[in-house]
Amino acid sequence: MKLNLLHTSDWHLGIELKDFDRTLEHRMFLTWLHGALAEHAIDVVLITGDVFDHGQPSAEALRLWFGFLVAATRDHPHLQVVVIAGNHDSPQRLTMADPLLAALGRIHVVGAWHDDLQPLPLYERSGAVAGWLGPVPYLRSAELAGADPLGKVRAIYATMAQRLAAVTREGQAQVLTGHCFVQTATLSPNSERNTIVGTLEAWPVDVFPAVQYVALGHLHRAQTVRAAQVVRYAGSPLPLAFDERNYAHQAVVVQLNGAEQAQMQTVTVPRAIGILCIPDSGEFAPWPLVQVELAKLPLATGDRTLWPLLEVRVSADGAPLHLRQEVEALLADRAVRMISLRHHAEGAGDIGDGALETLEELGPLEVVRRMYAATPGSELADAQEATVHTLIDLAQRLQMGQLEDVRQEREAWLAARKMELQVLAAAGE
Ligand SMILES: [Mn+2]
Repeated sequence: MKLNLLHTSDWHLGIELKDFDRTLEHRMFLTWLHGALAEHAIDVVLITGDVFDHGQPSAEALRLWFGFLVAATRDHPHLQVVVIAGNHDSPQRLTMADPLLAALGRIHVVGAWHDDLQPLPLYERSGAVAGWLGPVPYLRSAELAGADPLGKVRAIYATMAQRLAAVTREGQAQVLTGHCFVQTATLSPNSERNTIVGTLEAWPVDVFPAVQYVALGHLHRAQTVRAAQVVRYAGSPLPLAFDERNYAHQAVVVQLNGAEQAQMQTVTVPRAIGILCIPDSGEFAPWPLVQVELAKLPLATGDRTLWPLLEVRVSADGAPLHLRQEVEALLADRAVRMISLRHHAEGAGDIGDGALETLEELGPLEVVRRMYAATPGSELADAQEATVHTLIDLAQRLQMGQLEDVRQEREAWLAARKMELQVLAAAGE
C-alpha cells in the first residue's frame, strides 16, 4: 500500500528578520505548498514543530495558519494533516482550536507529550490504512526532569515503537516524529544557536527505533541524520537568518510502501525574496571592498516589496565616520532593502576568530560558561550546567509567550517536591 507523505517543519510563522516582517514570504510559501500537494499527490502533510515563532502568535500568523488548513482540506478532501508542537509552540495554544479543526476533518495536532499518546492511522486515497504514525512532540524539560533525561527519551520512543508494533499489520509502514537536536546534525549558526544549549538536548540517533521514516524538526538546515531507516530534518522553508541564505530550503516528499525502505525526494521551496550579504563570504570586509560590492547591485526597478533583503558587514579599519549614511547613499538607487548593517568595532578583535561576537550570537549558556572560565579556579560543573540549562529553557519559553505552560510546569514541579518531602517525612517517622 503506497502513501505519499510531505514532511515540512520549522515554519516559524510570525518571525522577523532584524525587525523585517516575513508575512509576505510565508504567504508565498503556503501558496507554493498548496500547489505542491496536488503536484505530488500528497496524502499526508506532516509538520514537525515550530509552526509559530511565538507561543502567543500574532493575529496575522494565526490567519496564515488557519487559512492554509482550511484551503488545504477544502481542496484535497482526502488529505490528512498531522502537526506536532516544537519548542517555540505553546502546546495549549497550538491545540486550542481542536474542536474547529476536528470539524474540518483529518487534522491532528499533538501539543505536549502525555503517556496516553497513541499512533495515528495514515490513510491512502482509497481509505485503506497504509501506515501508522507515532506522534512524539518536543519533549520539554519538565517531561525529561530527573537524573537520566536521555533514558526518559529512550523510554518514550520505545513506548511509541511498541504501540506502533501493536497496531501495524502487514503491508503498513511506520513513521515516528521528533522535535529535537540529534548528534552529528549540522547547525545554522545564528538562528538556532539560542535554542540549542550545551549537549543535554543532543541525542544520539539510536534513540529512534528502526521504522520506515523518522521526521524531525528543530534544525533549520535540511539534512539526513541516518540514511538506512531514514531519519531526516525537513529544515525550514525559508531562511530565518542571514547565515541560512546559501542552501536550498525544501520540503521532503516521502513515498511509503509498507515495510519497504521509504523513497525520499526533496522539493526545493522557491525563494520569494532574495537574502543577500555583502560581502557574500559573511566576513567583515574593509570599507573600499564593500563600496565596490555595493556598486555592483542592480539598479532599482520593479516591485519594491520583492527586492532582496541585505545585510552589510564592514570591518573596523578605514570605515567612514558616518558609515550608515554613506552606505544608504550608495544604496539609494539600488533594488535592495538593507535591513542590517554590522560594523566590526575596534578593540573587540581579540574574541574568537576576529569577528565581533555579540551576546545574542554566543547564547546564554556560552556566556555563563565564559564567565566561569574567566574566574581562576572555577569551572561550570555538570549539575550547575543542568540548572542553568533549565533556567534558560524557562526564560526562553517565557519570552516566547508560553506563560501558561511554564506556570503549569512550575506547579507540577512544586507538587512533586512537596510529595517527595512528605514521603521523606513519612519514612523518617
Ligand atoms: Mn525548534
